[in-house]
Amino acid sequence: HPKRSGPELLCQLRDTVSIVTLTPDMEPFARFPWATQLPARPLSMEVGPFKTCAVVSSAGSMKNSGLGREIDAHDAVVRFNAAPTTGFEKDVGSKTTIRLINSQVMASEDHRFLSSSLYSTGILVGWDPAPYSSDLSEWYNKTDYPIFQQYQRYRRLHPQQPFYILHPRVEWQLWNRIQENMAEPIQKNPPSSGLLGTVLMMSLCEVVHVYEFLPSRRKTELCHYYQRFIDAACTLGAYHPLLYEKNLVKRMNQGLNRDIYTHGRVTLPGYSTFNC
Ligand code: NCC
Repeated sequence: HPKRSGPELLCQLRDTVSIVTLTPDMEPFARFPWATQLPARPLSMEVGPFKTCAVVSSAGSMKNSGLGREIDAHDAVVRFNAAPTTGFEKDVGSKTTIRLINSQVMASEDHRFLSSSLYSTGILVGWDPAPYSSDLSEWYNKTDYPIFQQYQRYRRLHPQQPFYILHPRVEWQLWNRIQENMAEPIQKNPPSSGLLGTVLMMSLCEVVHVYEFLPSRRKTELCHYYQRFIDAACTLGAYHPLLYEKNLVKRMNQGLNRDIYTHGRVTLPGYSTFNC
């Protein structure tokens, strides 16, 4: 139903997308000795609730935003993949509560996931683009990147840092919501880390501010605020259904359009704050 209103979309999202992380009791993991490395309890029971949360996209338009102070004033801040704060504090802040990382980052040599201090602050949440509607065993044998191998290595090196893995069901529940609210068929790839992180925070926070997911007047073809790489597909999407994700977020925004234009800021209500 492409014409669903903002409040209807919010209710639908809350009713049908639940944030679940892997725990040691889940099959097939329960059968593996390393399952004890997984957090004993799901993220939702260990983290939050928070009053205010900031989701910081990695878009090039974060550059020269001067949003750092505003972002750090939130109770929790989410960042993505290899996005740094050091050297960019003025624009993106320095607080990192949760870092959501895709399995490509976890596995690629370039990102030095196991050794770089970039990943050592905050709670890590890893995810992997799983086959559509696959169950955990199917996914385990067919991950996009070797997420479990890297997870085990990282946990051995940094046993004190909380590190969760998102249940792949979350990706596809969210993908289904995007598809059924669009008038045309969308590519069957999971949503971007940005939308996953946004929904994760809606489940943990009373108010969620998302920065530069919907581009401000600073909109640029610069892919990331931290790299000199130009590609408009970073903002519009290629693999991820990013344009459709943004359409959905625009419809759910409860802030002013002016805030998007000036600050790249969207305001979304937390799951605990609205009635359906
Ligand atoms: O680029 P990426 O995303 O790490 O960005 C994090 C989230 O910020 C939002 N974004 C980013 C750039 C931009 N110009 N506009 C935006 O709106 C998106 O919501 C994005 O999800 C990912 O989603 O995990 C992604 O990861 C990268 C890449 O794997 C990592 O950056 C590590 O290098 C993907 N790029 C490639 O595979 C080449 C990207 O497609 C998605």
